[in-house]
Amino acid sequence: MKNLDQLNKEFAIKNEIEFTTLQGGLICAQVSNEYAEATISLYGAHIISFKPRNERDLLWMSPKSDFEIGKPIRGGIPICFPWFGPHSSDSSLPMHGFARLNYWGVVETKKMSDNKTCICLGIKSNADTKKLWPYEFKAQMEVIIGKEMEVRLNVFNTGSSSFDYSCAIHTYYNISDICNIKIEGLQGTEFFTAYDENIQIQDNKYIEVTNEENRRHINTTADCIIHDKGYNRKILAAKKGSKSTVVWNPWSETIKKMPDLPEEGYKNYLCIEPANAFNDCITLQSEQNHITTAIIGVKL
Ligand code: TA6
Repeated sequence: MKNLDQLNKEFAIKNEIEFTTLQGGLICAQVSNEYAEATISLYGAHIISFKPRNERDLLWMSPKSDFEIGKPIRGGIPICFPWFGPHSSDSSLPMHGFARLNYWGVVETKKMSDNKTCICLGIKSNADTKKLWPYEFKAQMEVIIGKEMEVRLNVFNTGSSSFDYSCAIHTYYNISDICNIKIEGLQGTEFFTAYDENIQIQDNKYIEVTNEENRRHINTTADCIIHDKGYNRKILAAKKGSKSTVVWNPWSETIKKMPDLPEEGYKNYLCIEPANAFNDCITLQSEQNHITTAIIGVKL
């Protein structure tokens, strides 16, 4: 893994991208351009913050998050890969896979023609990953910072045999109060929950969160909008390359079981997660790839 001096020498862009350290000494990229500021931890390829100019941060971070190798960062955008949720057959393996528990390397940084900033991070299979998941892969995460932020998780099968994977771009949105918001976009979609596998249909145009929610919306390519009366804004939660969307808020009881979340924290975040999971897992043949994209921004 390259150190700060090496990273800044090879990838820094004057007045646009600089590599520094977060709490716990984790290395991060600080991005600043005419559109926004963003902070991206190389550990986990974890976007910590995305703050468009003259806007509040669109991402919520837990004030109790860990920032240490071996533990997931709580808040921002965890990358769930190569599996979403618990491992299908071995509960001793990390929840949501190992991508968020590993340092990613810097592949490229560039200023784009429209003055957006692009940073691409990457990991690939090695002896350690193969102990957890016996396949040859390369994963790249391309983050494009403009008025909106585009997050592209590009997974390549670099081996000779096919593999299945699931993933999610597990975004924690910063909201004024869970009782002040409603979610538009999933009307008419099928969903089940973490507590009830029976398929339901989202009849109402809006989803209002009044208790714990752990919804798995399937067979949908729909974009979502979070209407936040308290912050007087609408947040676009769009996606590409995904036919499943998870909507999660732990509410007041479940959150008490999560030591890296303050008990009241559920009031100020909502997760809407573009995924390839459930009946939307991805099978890659040798040399194939798939891109899952999340696009977030303030909707005017
Ligand atoms: O995406 C929702 C979910 O699967 C919930 O069940 C909850 O476990 C959440 O992810 C957070 O998981 P984590 O492992 O980050 O605590």
